Amino acid sequence: MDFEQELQKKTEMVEHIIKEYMPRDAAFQKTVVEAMEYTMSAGGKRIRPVLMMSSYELSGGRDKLIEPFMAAIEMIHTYSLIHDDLPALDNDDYRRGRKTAHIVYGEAMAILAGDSLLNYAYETAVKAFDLLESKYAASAGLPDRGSEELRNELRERKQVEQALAILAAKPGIYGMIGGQVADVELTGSVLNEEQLTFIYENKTGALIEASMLIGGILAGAEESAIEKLQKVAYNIGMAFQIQDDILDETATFEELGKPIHSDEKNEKVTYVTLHGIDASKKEAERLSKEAVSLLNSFGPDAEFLTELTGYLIHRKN
Ligand code: GRG
Repeated sequence: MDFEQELQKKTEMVEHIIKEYMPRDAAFQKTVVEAMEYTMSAGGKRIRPVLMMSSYELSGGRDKLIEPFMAAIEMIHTYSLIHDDLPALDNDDYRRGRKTAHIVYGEAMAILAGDSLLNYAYETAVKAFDLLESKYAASAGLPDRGSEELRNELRERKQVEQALAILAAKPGIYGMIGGQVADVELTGSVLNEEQLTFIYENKTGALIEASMLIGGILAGAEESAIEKLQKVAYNIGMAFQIQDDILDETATFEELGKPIHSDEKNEKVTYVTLHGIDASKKEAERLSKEAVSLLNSFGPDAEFLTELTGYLIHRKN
């Protein structure tokens, strides 16, 4: 299977998993459930769950335990997009090729849909404990239950707890929201390199790091491998955001499914406005090479992630 086919297969798996975990029941909260579904089902590249699944597989994970976390990270990402598009923030009318949630459902319902996706992400991720319960149910009550199996269950529980802690911290004030706060407050002023790096590391990098870290942790990767995954994710996150800045200048509305030149409209200083397109392409390339050289140390199993890294900085949407 070539890279494009494998990416398509993985993206389809993500779509299937998201469908499985989205809420179904609704009474008087029906509208908000519809608004959640509206933006979640609009597509999107599903990069974060794909990165999570790939770093899980690279670290030897072969279980369904990763699935609720894959759905959860996409819910958190989608909540951030819904809120980012609100009139109080970027005030955008299109996202993922559709009218934004606040245009279709009104501002109040879009705020609530974002909140609900954030909350539902954690309701979803904790379902990993149910999966563990079923996995060990058959032997749980047996008097002669082996001590090795008991140790495995405890180890896996600990891994889920660690993954939940990452899922809680990275979207928060020391992660994505922290970056967004700096972005909002510094909009309109001339940013220095330190401020721009802080915004990119957090606003964009934090969820990408969360994705790859959770993959490694749930697969039981060793500390040194987890540290390496974090560095890979850091470089991918920075390169991904610089490519996002480049596309805002060079792509079309049809390619992006959202307005172009939105950074200019919102008076945002970006890597591109500071350094120009050519230097931005070079920096994205440098960061991606850094990620690839770290990935090479994982051996041939890292081939998909290596190709994905290249694909992300040459993407057209
Ligand atoms: C809490 C009020 C409140 C707002 C949160 C944190 C935040 C708002 C917004 C950050 C969202 C944002 C625009 C981050 C930049 C990262 C980025 C490039 C997002 C686009 O991600 P893609 O390209 O999008 O993966 P798709 O649609 O493909 O999923």
